[in-house]
Amino acid sequence: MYSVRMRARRHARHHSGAERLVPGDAVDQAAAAMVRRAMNHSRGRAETIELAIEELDSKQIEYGVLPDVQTWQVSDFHQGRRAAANLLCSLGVGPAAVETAFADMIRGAAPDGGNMRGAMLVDVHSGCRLEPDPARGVRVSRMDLSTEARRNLSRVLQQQDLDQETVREALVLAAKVRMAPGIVAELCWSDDPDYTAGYVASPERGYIRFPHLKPRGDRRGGRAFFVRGACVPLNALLDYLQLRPILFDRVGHLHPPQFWTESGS
Ligand code: PML
Repeated sequence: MYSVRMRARRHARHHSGAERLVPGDAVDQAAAAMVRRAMNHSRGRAETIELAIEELDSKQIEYGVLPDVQTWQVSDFHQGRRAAANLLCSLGVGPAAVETAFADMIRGAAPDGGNMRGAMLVDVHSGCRLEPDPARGVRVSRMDLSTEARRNLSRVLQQQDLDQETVREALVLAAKVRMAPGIVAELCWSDDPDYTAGYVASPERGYIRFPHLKPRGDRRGGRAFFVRGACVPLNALLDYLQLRPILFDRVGHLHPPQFWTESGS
């Protein structure tokens, strides 16, 4: 198996990225698809594209199952944020950590107020940011779906009209994050101004989507990983997220959507 990774930049900022784990005879096709994606993106053409192709020892590859998925319907992003914050608290994320994550993602989590290239790491108790480089953040890498899981996932997501690349890729990333040592939950919403949905993913509750976590037109978005900072050496967590290859060969269940109510669902 090979890891194929793409990172593109435009106007000196992150533009797009992609991750695949593919057999040797599919490397050229995967790489070409990534270049096409960077050149035909809704954010315009990439100015620089970096491709990294690396052979993996098949004994290193771990196999996993995607989380169950459910959409919690909310009326607008205000309600969506309240629902996501309540869910995070119920998962054991402390109020300071919830506050840090929302405040930083709303104002732009990088030091210059822009989006981070990767995720922030937030200590579940203190709310302190733990990532070594607050502009870059932590990029989750070396994960993909097996061919059969990709087919099954599309079939499952089609039932609720969710079979889109954005959803599939977010699910694979969230699936790897929730397997990482010390992770309690993840909060994410997109930086695409036309995509208002986001999610909270966790080992306990799976992947819970909210159709609105930000106002339409807002370019700010990103990811926060909530970590039991005192229990896990940071290097072990970073190694897992960035280097450990994981192939998801099984999909979870897609539950019927439910309406979130202020009294709690
Ligand atoms: C979804 O609709 O479930 C995906 C939401 C977050 C997408 C974040 C991203 O752009 O990667």
